[in-house]
Amino acid sequence: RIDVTLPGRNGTRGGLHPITRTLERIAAIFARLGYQRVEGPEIEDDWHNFEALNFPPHHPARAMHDTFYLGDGRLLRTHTSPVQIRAMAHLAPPIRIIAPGKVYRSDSDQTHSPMFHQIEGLLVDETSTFADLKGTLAEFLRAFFERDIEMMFKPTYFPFVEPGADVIIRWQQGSGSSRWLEVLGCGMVHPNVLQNCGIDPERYTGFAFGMGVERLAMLRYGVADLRAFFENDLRFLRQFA
Ligand code: TYR
Repeated sequence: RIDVTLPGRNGTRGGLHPITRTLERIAAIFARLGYQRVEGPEIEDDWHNFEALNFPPHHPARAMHDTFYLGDGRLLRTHTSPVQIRAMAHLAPPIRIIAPGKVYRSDSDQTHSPMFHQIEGLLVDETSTFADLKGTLAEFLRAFFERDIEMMFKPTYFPFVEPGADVIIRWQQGSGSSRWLEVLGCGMVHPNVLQNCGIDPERYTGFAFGMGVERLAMLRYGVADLRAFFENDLRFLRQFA
């Protein structure tokens, strides 16, 4: 006999991975700021990953990327910046996009994984300035960490922006001391990059930024070893459910 009044057996419930949760959280903040979400391929070509981004052939900046080459001119994208090129080639200004996704570099230790996630942002219009970039990133950091964040721009070089900067934030250590940490790269889109995408650099300006999702997840959740995100130990993952 079947007792139809017995309660059913509950299935076990899954939960979203902490990297997925962090990525969605970042995307939601930029959605509120009016950014459209787009995606690009993980298998790229030299033009989109490097050349159109103003990395000339044999430029030393290429060596910093530890690229996985696939042969016949194809490679695994080393950053989400090639999606900037694809967006600019397909959309007319004003453009305001974010592009989340997986990226690949031949690098592995406590803070590097051969596959990790980035979120790229790009805005192109007739009036944008470095001050708009700063306002946007300050608002993002405040929303992401849910408190006021002390930030600074540290000048740095990326071929596809001029000027270029790393954003560093003051991070409180457990001991009460603090240190400055790099959390993302950004800058004003280089005129050569606009030109490569058929956008007139005399008429339009833009800013771009790129951030590592694992990096931000480690800070937000206090995770010291990046590899914990990829070991699939349920005791670790369940803490985020
Ligand atoms: N693509 C850079 C990297 O992977 C990050 C970046 C993105 C820097 C956009 C500047 C920028 O405008 O390190």
